[in-house]
Amino acid sequence: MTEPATAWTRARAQEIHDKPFMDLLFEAQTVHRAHFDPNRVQMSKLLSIKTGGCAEDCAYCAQSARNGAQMPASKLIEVERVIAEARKARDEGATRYCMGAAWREPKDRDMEAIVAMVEGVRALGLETCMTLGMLSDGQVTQLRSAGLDYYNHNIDTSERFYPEVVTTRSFAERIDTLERVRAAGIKVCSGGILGMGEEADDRIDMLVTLANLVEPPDSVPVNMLMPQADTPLADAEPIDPIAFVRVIALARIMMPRAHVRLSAGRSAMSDEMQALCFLAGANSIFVGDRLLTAGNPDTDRDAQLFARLGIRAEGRADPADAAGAPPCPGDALQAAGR
Ligand code: SAM
Ligand code: DTB
Ligand code: SF4
Repeated sequence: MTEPATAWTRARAQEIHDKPFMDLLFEAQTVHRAHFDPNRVQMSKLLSIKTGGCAEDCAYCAQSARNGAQMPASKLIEVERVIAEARKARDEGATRYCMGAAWREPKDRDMEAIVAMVEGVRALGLETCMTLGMLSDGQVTQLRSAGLDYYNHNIDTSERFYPEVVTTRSFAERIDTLERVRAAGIKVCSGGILGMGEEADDRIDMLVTLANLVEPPDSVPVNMLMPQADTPLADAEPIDPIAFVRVIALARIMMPRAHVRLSAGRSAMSDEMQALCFLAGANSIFVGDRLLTAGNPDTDRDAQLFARLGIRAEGRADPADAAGAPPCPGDALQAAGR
């Protein structure tokens, strides 16, 4: 029998977070090396399968119908289109395909298409992830039976700060969905957004909540707010990059086995800031020039960044070890010494 993990206390997490930066990074890198290859980064690709017109009022989100942003509401896109896009992503090196819908929760009538998307994307040999909002028990079971690998559902911030960001659902509802997804045997992806005007204490509390779930998440996306025009957070003060890296390091130390994903906001980060995030233990990114609706660095810029840092994509055959491995844009750049 495995020993139950000791719960993280706020005091212990704070002590680590506040260490001198070099000590914090050294500890995070040491934990990282004990669990992962430090020179490999996992690549996920996102697709918005239903965009805009969302009933929730998340203050950061351009897809909320309640915010001022005028993003037109689309219908759920066709299954064939999702599978065609997933095939392209796989050929570009992604190993996980994440499909997101601007919903408070799916309608039962949408589940047939959602299940077909999961099955079709899995059949391509990709890991599947869905983010659809809250789920009923029946919907969780349908997703599990379809073979869904991960469900993304972010807690976004601390319980204290949450009502400043979202009022149409509670922090407790978020946790409840996460626990039910986990209980059904689907892997959990949950993290948050930094730079919404929260304090360092809120960032630490968010990680304490995640690390103390019945089981910590398998993936922890850490997003840097991408300010969206006409939303309440359009003019939010950007977060200090060093404060951001501290949170990545703390996430790595508190959840040593999780993939910590450097998520939204990379297009506003320098290569040097991203390198610090990888040093602090981030080991996953979203690839491709679009997230759900917002921009992301293009494939060439990421290939050059990986080449500069000697980072290779996780889950891909390494041409140095295996003949006949599929081509990868990063490999070509590395071979050219760029
Ligand atoms: N509607 C579903 C939900 O909220 O769970 C799924 C889609 S939602 C867009 C997924 C996540 O994207 C949010 O939980 C939030 O953490 C992140 N996100 C949305 N807009 C963002 C922004 N402007 N900057 C950074 N992260 C953002
Ligand atoms: C997550 O934490 N970040 C991704 C994914 N999970 C679904 C979404 C980022 C969205 C950024 C804004 C947009 O593209 O609309
Ligand atoms: Fe809707 Fe998700 Fe955007 Fe919130 S984050 S408004 S739930 S799409």
